[in-house]
Amino acid sequence: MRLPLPSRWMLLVALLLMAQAPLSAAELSKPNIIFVLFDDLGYGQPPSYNPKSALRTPNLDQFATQGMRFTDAHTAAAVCTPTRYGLLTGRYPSRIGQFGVLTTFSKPIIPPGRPTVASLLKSQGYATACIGKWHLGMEWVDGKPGSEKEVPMGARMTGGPNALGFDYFYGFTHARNIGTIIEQDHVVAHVAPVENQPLMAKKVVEWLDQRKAAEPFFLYFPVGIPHEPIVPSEEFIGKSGAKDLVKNDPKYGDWLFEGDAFLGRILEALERNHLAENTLIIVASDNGAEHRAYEPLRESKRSIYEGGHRVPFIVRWPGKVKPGSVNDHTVCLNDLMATAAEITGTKVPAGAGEDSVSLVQELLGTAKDGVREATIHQSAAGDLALRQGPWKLIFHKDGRRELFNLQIDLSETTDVGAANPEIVRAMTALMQRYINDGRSTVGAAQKNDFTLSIGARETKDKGKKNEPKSAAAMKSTAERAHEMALAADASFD
Ligand SMILES: [Ca+2]
Repeated sequence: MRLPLPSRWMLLVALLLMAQAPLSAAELSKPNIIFVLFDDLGYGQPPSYNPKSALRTPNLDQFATQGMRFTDAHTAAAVCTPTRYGLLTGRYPSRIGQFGVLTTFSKPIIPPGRPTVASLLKSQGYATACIGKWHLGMEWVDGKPGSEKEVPMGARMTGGPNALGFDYFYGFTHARNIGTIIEQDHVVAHVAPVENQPLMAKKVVEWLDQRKAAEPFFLYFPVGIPHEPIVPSEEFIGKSGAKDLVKNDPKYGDWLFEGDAFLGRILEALERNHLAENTLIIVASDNGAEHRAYEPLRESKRSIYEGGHRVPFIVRWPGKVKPGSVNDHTVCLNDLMATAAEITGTKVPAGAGEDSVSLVQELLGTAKDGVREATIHQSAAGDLALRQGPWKLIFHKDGRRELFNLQIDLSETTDVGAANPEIVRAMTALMQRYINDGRSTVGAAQKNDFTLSIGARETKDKGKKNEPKSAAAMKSTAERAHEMALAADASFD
């Protein structure tokens, strides 16, 4: 049969469209996204980051060979809670005065109306789940049921993951309440500490096994390893062959090895369900290692120095991210929100993601210079720092400032502020602008929920002199007291 010419053209176009359909289908433009957030995994711990490490993370290291390994990635903060706030909201936690960590009965610090990565992806048709350690506060319906260490069966809460865009939540409040297991909005089980992490990993696999290729998903998996309590399962005790060279804790290597094994189970589940090719996996940590400093970085968890907030960050995205690539640009965990928006073809909602920059060009290898103009860090005690190119300017809480050139002094040994007054001036002005604008990205100015200052601020020393009595100063003092209480709390988490 011969078709007239116009019809033949239409047939050709239709055939071409059909041929292209698998490549341009919605599921490819909307990849599944998994974010695995280890708890206190130090930059110097995975062998792919530190060849001298005697710890073992074979799955994470394999991801590095299959994807992109970032060498200059940072958490917004040097402890759990504020980093998680930054990750999910794309906003620096200092804007709400969150420097320390929360407890079992702490109120939610992300109000229900604030967009999160989860609510953004849910609005784009994603199934969303958070399985693991929440640590962003919950509103318990009966006030304070139970104790800091255990909440009774059936107790209900609001303001948690379900209120912030997650369809499904299975997890726990934080490490000191590791035995209280919550599903959606109520307590469903009490387990021994050793049972907690295997249970989370099992739920992750179950949830992945329920996914269908037609519906994209976002899984946020905040792993509780290698944070305390250090409780490796029977099947991992003595199996890692790893050594904790810093503290010589014989269980620590097995504990980390167990957490690393979760990555392998995730990949198996994805492959079993034919989802691996269209899934972007990011593996990172929420802050530096606990009481373990690794050369060349200075200090560890809680610190404003690099050991506090420079973390492993690996992205596996078949067909998009070049296997075995290394990226030396400065990036931040806050960037997940803008990245997720760009990947799914939408925009970060107005008044949200104030400090989130899309990493898509970094992932595709097309970002010649880093996509971030500058990046703010914070310590558990309330110190702030601004990083721009090789320079890092620290605004210590007591008013001291230090400038380091990380390109030649990654260990932050030599303050070069006095020799570079113009750098200090320009970076101080930029920091002040980021504070004044309520954002560090392009867009309409926003309002901070906390009075941020880069001058000398109140310290823990009491009774030296009275605060001024103006209304603004009174408010600020109350906010600072709140901050100090939270910072003090960070000492045991
Ligand atoms: Ca942590």
